[in-house]
Amino acid sequence: MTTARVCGLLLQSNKCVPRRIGVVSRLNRQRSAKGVHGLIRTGAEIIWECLEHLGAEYVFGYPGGAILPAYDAMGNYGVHHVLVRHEQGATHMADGYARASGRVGVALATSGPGATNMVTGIATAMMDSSPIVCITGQVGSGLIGSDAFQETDITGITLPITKHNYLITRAADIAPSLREAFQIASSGRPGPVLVDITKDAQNGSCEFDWNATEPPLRRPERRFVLDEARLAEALDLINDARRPVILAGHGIILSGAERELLAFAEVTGIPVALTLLGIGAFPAKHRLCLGMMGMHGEAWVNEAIQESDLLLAFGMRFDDRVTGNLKSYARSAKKIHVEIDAAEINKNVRVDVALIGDLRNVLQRLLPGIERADTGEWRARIEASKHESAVRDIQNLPDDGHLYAAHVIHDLWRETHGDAIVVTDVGQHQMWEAQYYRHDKPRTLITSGGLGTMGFALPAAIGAKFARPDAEVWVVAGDGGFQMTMAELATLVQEKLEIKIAIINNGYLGMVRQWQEFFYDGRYSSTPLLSPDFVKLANAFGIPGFAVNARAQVIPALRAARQQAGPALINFQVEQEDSVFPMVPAGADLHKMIRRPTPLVERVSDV
Ligand SMILES: Cc1cc2nc3c(=O)[nH]c(=O)nc-3n(C[C@H](O)[C@H](O)[C@H](O)COP(=O)(O)OP(=O)(O)OC[C@H]3O[C@@H](n4cnc5c(N)ncnc54)[C@H](O)[C@@H]3O)c2cc1C
Ligand SMILES: Cc1ncc(C[n+]2csc(CCOP(=O)(O)OP(=O)(O)O)c2C)c(N)n1
Ligand SMILES: [Mg+2]
Repeated sequence: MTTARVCGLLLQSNKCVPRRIGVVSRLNRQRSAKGVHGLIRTGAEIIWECLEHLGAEYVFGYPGGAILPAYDAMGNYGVHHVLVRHEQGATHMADGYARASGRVGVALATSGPGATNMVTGIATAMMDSSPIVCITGQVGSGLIGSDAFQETDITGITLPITKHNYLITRAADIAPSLREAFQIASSGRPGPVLVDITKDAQNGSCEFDWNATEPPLRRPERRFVLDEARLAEALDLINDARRPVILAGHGIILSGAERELLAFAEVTGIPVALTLLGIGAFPAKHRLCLGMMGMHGEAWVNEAIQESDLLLAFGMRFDDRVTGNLKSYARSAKKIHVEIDAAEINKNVRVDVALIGDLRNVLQRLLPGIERADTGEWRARIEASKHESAVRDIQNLPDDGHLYAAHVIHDLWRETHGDAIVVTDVGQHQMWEAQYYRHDKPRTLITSGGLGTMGFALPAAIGAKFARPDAEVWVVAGDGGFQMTMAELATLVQEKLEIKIAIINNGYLGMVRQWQEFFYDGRYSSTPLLSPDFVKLANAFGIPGFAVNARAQVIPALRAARQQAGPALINFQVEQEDSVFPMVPAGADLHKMIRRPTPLVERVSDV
């Protein structure tokens, strides 16, 4: 997938790591003895000791036979283990933790079904460049290849969906590999790393000295030398442009380049469009913020992109949901791509100047050379098209008895003052969240973009709450996706987490229903959806629940939920057959968007 992503390493070298006597973080480890050079530890103990050293505060996991030695050793260590209800949940929790904090999230599972249950979460993290480390138990090394009980080739299975993976068969290889796994997960373009550890490696012993456990491969982070000529070329294009647009992506947030982006936009006066995963990288309230681009982006944003003479792609990968038809995509625009992963350059869109490197560094290099420009005319033109394409907003309309998801999201934004971390699931509600909740800060919208994994929201929110315990965390999920991982309500309660849940219940797998309405003559094959009574379900877990089916009830219910000291769930029974507008049909030209057909929302006078 990318140059940096090499997988499938079997560590069975006989070389020992250099040993010195090290300091251990706890002295009460009874089973450890002192060897000639260092302290003797079991492989299982080394796992936890390394996690402590690596700063892992939480591990999201589920036990089983092949990982039992690790679970047995766990009690002596200071890492907080969160017992999940399904291993997919563990990976999304690790992912949510990583996205909310910028640190590596850790998930733990047994071999076989435990490991395969992690696959969806690993692929989700891979597609969105999220740094997680998944540790799995494996059958004893002597049994590998014998179809032993709960044996599965998880390194083989995850080869294409991990940035790197390991099969560890000796206790002595655990520490250097875990250390390297963290480094690989979090450096360059982040991503998931899987470390599969056989049961005999966990039971085996060796001398352990953290200070001596340097990663064996010693892969220093690649240093990118920015070509001066390329920088100069980019600066010329930037300073000469008349109709430029910045395309700000997830890379801004991953790089921590929000301040540099702000400075860049303010000096140049260039308006900023955001990808779904870039939301929060630039304040929604800023005068230069255009909003989201792409399939369900704002019409004026897509029109501006199509009319622009320069696109500055900052840490975004020209996903097909963003470009529409590549043949007609921004044809008159020169393109500059700032990207850390060289494999992304010219992958989907051919660019004129590529600056390979960390965005923050590249922007810092560009900033002294950019000139203050008057983009007033260009911005006025966009503003005018904004007005014409008017308004898909429905939140300002009088209450006509219908409850639209947009009402709910808009009111949630108002009631939380735009300060909550919102973790969405996948579907229509996800797009409405992106359109109607205005995020001003990075890492406040957590959503599965590339894989579009239903079931992501609840577990990812649990991870996010661990990462940001002081933040107000909201789940916004559809009735379909919520049912995929709702077992994690038990995890939420067990961990006493104050997470609020808004179910946008339209009685359908709404996004698929919308495609059936638009492209399959309204044949709703298998999209009407039966759900449990979500309020009663919440109550069964000891969570207070509220039911809302009219606009007037939205704010009172939000207030009641926010007043609860612990978790709360609101079931919003919304308009069943509403659709997300605008929409660029898959593969269509970006500016040819399907607009909301009813005058209900298209009259400027309504706003
Ligand atoms: C139902 C649905 C509808 C969707 N509709 C839309 C839509 O309308 N609009 C939309 O935008 N998206 C939409 N998406 C999401 C879309 O599929 C992609 O996930 C999203 O566009 C990717 O955004 P991105 O390129 O910014 O982030 P990523 O895919 O995470 O890519 C980030 C890029 O930044 C680079 N990078 C990482 N770190 C650095 C660094 N330090 N320095 C420089 N570069 C770095 C990476 O190498 C990568 O190329 C939708 C998803 C779903 C599920
Ligand atoms: C695991 C998984 N299975 C299937 C899909 C395809 N899919 C995308 S959106 C969607 C419907 C989601 O329905 P719901 O959770 O009720 O949200 P809504 O669209 O109604 O807001 C489906 C089935 C998916 N993205 N993920
Ligand atoms: Mg639904």
